[in-house]
Amino acid sequence: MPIWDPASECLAPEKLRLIQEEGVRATLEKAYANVPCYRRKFDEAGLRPEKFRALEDLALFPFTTKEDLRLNYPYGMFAVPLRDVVRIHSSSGTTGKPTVVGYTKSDLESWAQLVARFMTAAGVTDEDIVHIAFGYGLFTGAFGLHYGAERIGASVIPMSSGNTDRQLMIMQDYRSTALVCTPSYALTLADRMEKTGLDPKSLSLKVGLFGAEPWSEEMRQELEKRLGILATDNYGLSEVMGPGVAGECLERCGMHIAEDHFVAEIIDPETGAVLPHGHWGELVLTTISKQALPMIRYRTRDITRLHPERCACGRTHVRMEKTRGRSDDMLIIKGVNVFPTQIEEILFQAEGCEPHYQLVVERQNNQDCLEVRVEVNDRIFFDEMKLQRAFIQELEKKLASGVGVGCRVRLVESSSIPRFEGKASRVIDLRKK
Ligand code: DLL
Repeated sequence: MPIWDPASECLAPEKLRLIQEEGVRATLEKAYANVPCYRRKFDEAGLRPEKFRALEDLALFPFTTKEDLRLNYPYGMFAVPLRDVVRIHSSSGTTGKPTVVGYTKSDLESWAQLVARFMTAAGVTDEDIVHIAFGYGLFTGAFGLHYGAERIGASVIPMSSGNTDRQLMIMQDYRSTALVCTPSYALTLADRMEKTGLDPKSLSLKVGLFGAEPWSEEMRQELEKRLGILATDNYGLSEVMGPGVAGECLERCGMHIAEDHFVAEIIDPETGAVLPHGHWGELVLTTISKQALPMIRYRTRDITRLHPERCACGRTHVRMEKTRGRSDDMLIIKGVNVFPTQIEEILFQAEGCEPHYQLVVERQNNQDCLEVRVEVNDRIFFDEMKLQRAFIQELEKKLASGVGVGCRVRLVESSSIPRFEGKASRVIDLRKK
């Protein structure tokens, strides 16, 4: 399978280390000189950029958080004058002010290259017709994939999100071969196809490039089966660049992080201590090539682990495992940490459950209660109460042993749980009200 940029993606570890050290050094200097927030943080910690001599020294430097971006809204974290910024995007947060991110011409060039890398790794070539069903706008997903696919030479359909029937018509008529959207929207498309009797075989789809939200291996299998495609995962976040930070190759054993542009660390989210490779923790990223918005030790809140062993594809960059979700999506139910993806895995394995669910948490009699609402297909929505009760009990047992905390299962009718065009939002936490 071709590699987009073998010279960068297959670097020998010693060379990569040199690039990272040089890149971190330059980034620290630039941030200290041009961004008051970094200067203040370094000064408070009694640190100067010169303190950084080797990669291990990165851990001395303070973290950057979303809060820093919020406090410096909109352009306070930019390290270049606004005249050098040629594009502005924003994070997709729904509460408070969004965080604003900017790109210079050279940042846009690297971004297109990095997206071209992971799209090539997923098997996309200049022969492909790439159907982009992310919403075009401030969100980085659509523009990021758009320019990466064009860079490869693929034919891009800038479909944008929404209007599922029209999406399917265009997909069929224009013979789209690669689908770009969130995994939850891919599921919505699959549902619609089933409902309208559209046979996936009548489409030309080969590969799905899904990202922007956590999704389980079980969801992957479901999408592959129902859409007749190879479903691949890619990861990124606007503050650090957008899509293109990491993506799967066809070995599909984790997403290669573009380490010649980003330095990855895993930390204990409680203590901030750096954890060795292989341990689960929060991903922290430092950009080493970005001009407009350098990020130093940015706390992504995404929980994953890193695998440094060599991948059979030939790329040498470290792989990050599918994320368990964001630490801020993690529910603490009666003291037990629960990620929605853990519940998803169990539901998807249960015969009769549809892959649509919602988690409702509330406090009753001073106790946390988790209700798992799951759609069931017509075959299982038995009229017979006894069978239904047995089905629920069995599912509750599986969830309790798999997740480690008791919950109540409520079966709901097909199509009654909201569908999403962009990122799915599956948790309703009534304790926060
Ligand atoms: O979601 C960038 C992106 C667009 C990535 C399209 C991939 C494809 P934000 O809107 O800033 O940027 O949201 C970033 O989304 O911190 C993760 O929590 C989550 N996320 C993104 N990709 C994945 C993934 C874009 N593959 C936040 N798996 C990140 C799990 C993901 N979570």
